[in-house]
Amino acid sequence: MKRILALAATLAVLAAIVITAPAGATNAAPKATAAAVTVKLKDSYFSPSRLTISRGTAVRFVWAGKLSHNMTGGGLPKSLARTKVHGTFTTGFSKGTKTIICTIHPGMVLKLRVR
Ligand SMILES: [Cu+2]
Repeated sequence: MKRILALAATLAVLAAIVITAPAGATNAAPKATAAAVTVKLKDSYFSPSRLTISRGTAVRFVWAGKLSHNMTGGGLPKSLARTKVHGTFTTGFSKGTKTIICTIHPGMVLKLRVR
């Protein structure tokens, strides 16, 4: 019984590690330390479409529409150029003005200013 409990505890720890591992672990952007700001990918626009954040603030992107969207630009990892319908991605950004677009939908643009 003890072995089963120990195994269950080990699995729980492993599951927690897998779940909390950042999707953008290879992203070179600085680690975000402040609370996350949410940007939704809707059909077919970013909400909000303009955003100013302080360096160190995380941006949590949420695919919230029914259509497929992708993101490119702003130093985001190339993996986000793949289109998808569901999911989230949280990252920090370096200082500067970024233009993030969805390549599928013309005009689906996020202007992000990091001060
Ligand atoms: Cu799109």
